[in-house]
Amino acid sequence: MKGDYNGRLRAHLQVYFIMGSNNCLSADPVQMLADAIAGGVTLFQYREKGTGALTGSLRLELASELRKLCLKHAIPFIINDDLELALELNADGIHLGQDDLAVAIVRQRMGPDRILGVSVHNSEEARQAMEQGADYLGVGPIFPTLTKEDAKEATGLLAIQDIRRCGIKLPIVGIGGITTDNAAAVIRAGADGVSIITAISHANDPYRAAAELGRIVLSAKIG
Ligand code: TZP
Ligand code: ICP
Ligand code: MG
Repeated sequence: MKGDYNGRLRAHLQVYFIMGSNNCLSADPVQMLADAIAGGVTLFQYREKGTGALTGSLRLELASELRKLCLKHAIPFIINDDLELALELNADGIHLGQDDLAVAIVRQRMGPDRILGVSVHNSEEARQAMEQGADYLGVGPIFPTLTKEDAKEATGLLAIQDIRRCGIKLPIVGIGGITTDNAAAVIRAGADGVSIITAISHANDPYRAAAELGRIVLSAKIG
């Protein structure tokens, strides 16, 4: 049987906030996450990566503060890439890229109950990730993004549509360049939610940005 959050995974993916210390400009990451949760983000991924990323004990300290905040608000807490950190913090899940640890091995080490997400760029990678035990797919970059230093070329909405046309029914989040202006189109293309770094972490008001994204995702699902 899947863990606590897995049964409601699709709902938790609706407004999927990702950040690490270097995405927060001058704001305090703990306050940033508190504001984003108050605004309505439904899942959080700690992704401490790229220029200026924290390492060692600072990384562990921040990760555990953010983990506590997620527990307090019943928001699933996912770690990007780092299986050891995920196990140490008893994270709810882990997110892997195509060049990271093998999906099947991570599934074996973290057990059946934790959430396992995988980044994919096309339907072939999606099928493989599904066969190897992924619980959800992060598809993108859908639109151009400056956040990921080694991002591949933007796929457009076609990547999501293609994966759905192949009959893959796994939960999907779109990622890359998603804002309040294009989030509805991502949902209509077949995604269950939107994954966001900049449009929340660089917003003047992360609370409002999260709330607005939540409303947009919900109405795109209904409409
Ligand atoms: N993977 C594909 S695009 C991306 C990641 C981690 C970055 C998304 O960030 P933003 O700022 O929401 O475009
Ligand atoms: N998708 C998601 C959800 N997270 C990531 N870190 C990524 C793609 C690259
Ligand atoms: Mg990675």
